This record gives sequence, structure tokens and C-alpha cells, in this order.
Amino acid sequence: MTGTYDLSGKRVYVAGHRGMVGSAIVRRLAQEDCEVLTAGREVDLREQALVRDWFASERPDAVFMAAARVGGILANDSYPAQFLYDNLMIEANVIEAARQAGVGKLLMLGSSCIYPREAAQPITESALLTGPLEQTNKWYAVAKIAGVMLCDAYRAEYGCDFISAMPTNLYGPGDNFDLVTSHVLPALIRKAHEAKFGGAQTMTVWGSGLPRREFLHVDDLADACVFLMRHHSAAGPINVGCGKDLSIAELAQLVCATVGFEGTLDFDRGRPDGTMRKVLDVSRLTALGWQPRIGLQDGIARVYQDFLVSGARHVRFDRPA
Ligand code: GFB
Repeated sequence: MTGTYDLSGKRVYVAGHRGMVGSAIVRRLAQEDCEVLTAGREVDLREQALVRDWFASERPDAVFMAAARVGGILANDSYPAQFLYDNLMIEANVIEAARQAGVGKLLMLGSSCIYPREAAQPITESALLTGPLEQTNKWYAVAKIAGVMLCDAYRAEYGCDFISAMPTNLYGPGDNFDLVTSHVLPALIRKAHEAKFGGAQTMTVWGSGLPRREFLHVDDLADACVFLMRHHSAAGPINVGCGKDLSIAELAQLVCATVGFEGTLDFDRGRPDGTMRKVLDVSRLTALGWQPRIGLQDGIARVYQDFLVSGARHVRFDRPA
């Protein structure tokens, strides 16, 4: 089912506005005729009373839920309780507070890791809950599946127009470049940069290099979120991606070419590969009329420029406490 929701003149809350995704949504909403609301650090979204009070006083009309505990393969594997608890609490608190405050539309962001590890590729939305999850990120995946279910349950029981979007692996400005907790793309950019300027002959890539991943620039995701807020109204997740993937070895070569590192790649097979393939079927989104604009090569070049300008700021540690 599709519908139309007009953002004009609305008070629009972006939860998680300091993160890579939330900040991209705030940038994108600057093109819309709406008032963007953000909450200060004192509103810890894991605390129900704080979230309820904030919604009661700010009365947003619409909500983009981009707040989450996120991290790469190692962070997910290392901090299972925090990835599960924090994400469950954030989702439950924001969704319930949104219902109580009469929010007219809410979009929750999940992740392509909600789908079974052995899902047929490309992964359709109907693959949800049809098989076992990937071990390295099952805690985060379970929390995000709960988020999808919360949206669906609130739609079924209370008639709330709450939707959930499942982005593929994301990258962009404001990413986390910490080599322990980051995702692969920022990690490879930083490693290639440091290898080049440190005069190294080799650069380490985790795992076998064989897993395949799909990457979407976060500005494309933000555009898709605004599009879905406006044009999509249905239960169940909707995939957001470009529908094209490449191997981690190919990605590393692309990053090295962009950065100008000419040494060799050293694959550390002691590190986990994770799921071997994860490319989304994006035909539902495409059929609604949305397409990404930023190609991977161009996107990596943009992120590397951003890293060069503000790298020191972005090389931050955000390991869970
Ligand atoms: O991006 P990434 O950490 O997460 O890793 P996932 C993707 C692939 O890149 C894995 C390899 O096969 C890694 O072993 N890789 C190679 C590296 N070198 C590196 C490196 O230096 N750093 C990192 N981080 N990876 C995450 C989930 O899975 O994807 C989250 O854990 C979330 O829950 C996110 O869903 C989108 O793609 O494996």
C-alpha cells in the first residue's frame, strides 16, 4: 500500500541527529519546508521517562528514527548485550512515546542484517524470519527485527502510520573511523591512507576478502528516507540499497586506487568474514520511483576528501562503555 504524507509545515524529529545517518537526514530535510527538531544529549533515548517527557513537550508531527547503537563486525561480536539492550530500549521508548504524543508518521531504520544468513540473493523483504541469523551480528539483528515488529504491531493495534526501512551497508561523511569498532569502508580508507603516508608495503584487510557487500552513500539513504516518509505506508520492512555488490577484496582495491596506496593487501583470516553475501532486492523501492544517485567510486572519493579535511575529528573512539 502507498500513501502520501506531506512534510510541509510539520515539526519533524530526527532521533540520532549526531550520527552519520541522522546528520544526513537533517541535511536532506533542509530542502523541505519543515521544522527539524533534535534532542540534546541529556535526553538519553534508553530512558523511558526522559523520552516520554521530551515528546510530550516538543509534540513532533513526524519522526525519523536514526538513533541506534551501531558498529562493524567486531563491535557487534564484542558487545552483544549493549547492541541488544540499547537498541531495544531506544526503539521501544521512541515508538511508544510517538504513539502517546500522536505522531502522524514515523520511519524506523533497521539494517539488512535482519535477514537470514543464508537468504536467497538478492534478498527480498519476504525473507524476514525464514532462517537462522548471521552469528556475528545476531544481537543487533534481533533488536532491529523487534523494531520492525513494533512498527507493525502499532500499525495493527493502534492504527499508527509507522514504517520501517532496511538499508544496506552505509558509508559517508561523519562515519566512525575507529579501526576496532568501524565498518569496513571507513576502516579501509583510514588503513590505506595511513599505509600510504607511513610508507608501508602492505595493508591488512580482515577476513578472506571473499565476502560480498553492497554499499549505499548515506546522502542517498537520507533522500530515500524522505521519499518513503512521503510515499510509503505499509507493514513490514522495505529495502533500501543500490542492488549491486562487490567483494571485500575488490572494495579494498577501489579504496587503494582512490587513496593512491600502491602496496599489497594482506588478508587476515583470523578475523571473521561474517555473512558471505548480502545484496538487497530493491525492486519494491524502485517500483515506487526512487533511485540512488551516488556511485560507489564517486562516493568513496567524496568520503576520502572529507577524511582529508576533517580526518582528525572523525578518527574518534566510540566503543560502547
Ligand atoms: O562492515 P563490516 O564490519 O560489517 O564488515 P558486516 C564487512 C566485511 O568486511 C567483513 C571485512 O567480511 C569484514 O571481515 N573487513 C575487511 C573489515 N577489513 C575490515 C576492517 O578493517 N574493518 C571491518 N569492520 N571489516 C555489519 C553488522 O556487518 O553490517 C552490523 O555487524 C550492520 O550489524 C552492518 O548490519 C551494516 O557487513 O559484516
